[in-house]
Amino acid sequence: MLKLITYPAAFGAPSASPFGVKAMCFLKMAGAEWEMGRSSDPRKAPKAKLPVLIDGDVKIPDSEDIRSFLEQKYSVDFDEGLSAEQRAVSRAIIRMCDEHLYFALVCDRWLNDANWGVLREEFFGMIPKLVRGFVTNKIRQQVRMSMHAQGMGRHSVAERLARADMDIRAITALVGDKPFLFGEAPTAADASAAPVLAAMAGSPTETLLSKRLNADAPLMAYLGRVQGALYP
Ligand SMILES: N[C@@H](CCC(=O)N[C@@H](CS)C(=O)NCC(=O)O)C(=O)O
Repeated sequence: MLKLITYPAAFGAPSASPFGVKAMCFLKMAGAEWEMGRSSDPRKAPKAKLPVLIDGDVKIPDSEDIRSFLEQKYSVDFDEGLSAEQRAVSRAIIRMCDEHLYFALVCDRWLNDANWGVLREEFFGMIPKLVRGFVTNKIRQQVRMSMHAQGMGRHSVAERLARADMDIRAITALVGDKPFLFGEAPTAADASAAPVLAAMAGSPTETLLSKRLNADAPLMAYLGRVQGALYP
């Protein structure tokens, strides 16, 4: 049976990682039988990141490759019925969520002091208390540096919110009056967008970003529909 290795559930989501949740959605879309393998340590993963899907001796890292693997293995197309133009838009939405919105989420989680206090206990509660502060401050510093290198960490909180807001408005506009991004049925882009947006809305303490999302009734209703259709 397939096994998905990803971070444990956190803050109301089935995994702390939106990429882990995305992979779960893909497994559901494929109709696969699978089991959960929890890990909080990505260091031994093929690309030192989670999620990783395991099929016998084969390890498939990265949600994007997990998607391709599942579509091939189960002969399904997660964008079935989409035109070439819709597929192009889908690709752009996925990139926007994975490579831009996700980093706004990381900054909101890790760089906000109130959030960090909660997150430290939720993610690293298994580290002995005596060394937890030292170890986790080091990890936070690494995240801070990687967000600086990526670029999102160089923006102020207000600038990050403004950037995320533009993406969120693009997603809301694309959903429009439809149940999902491209119509009546969820597709791959919904499986990418909803987990990262839901993680922002489910921030452990209220932030400007989580307030922005939770105040957006149509968007929250959309997230509810994706969760109902695709979450395990
Ligand atoms: N492109 C990867 C991204 C996965 C990813 O960024 N995973 C994060 C958690 S959300 C991770 O494991 N980070 C560990 C690290 O950077 O050390 C995917 O789509 O699966």
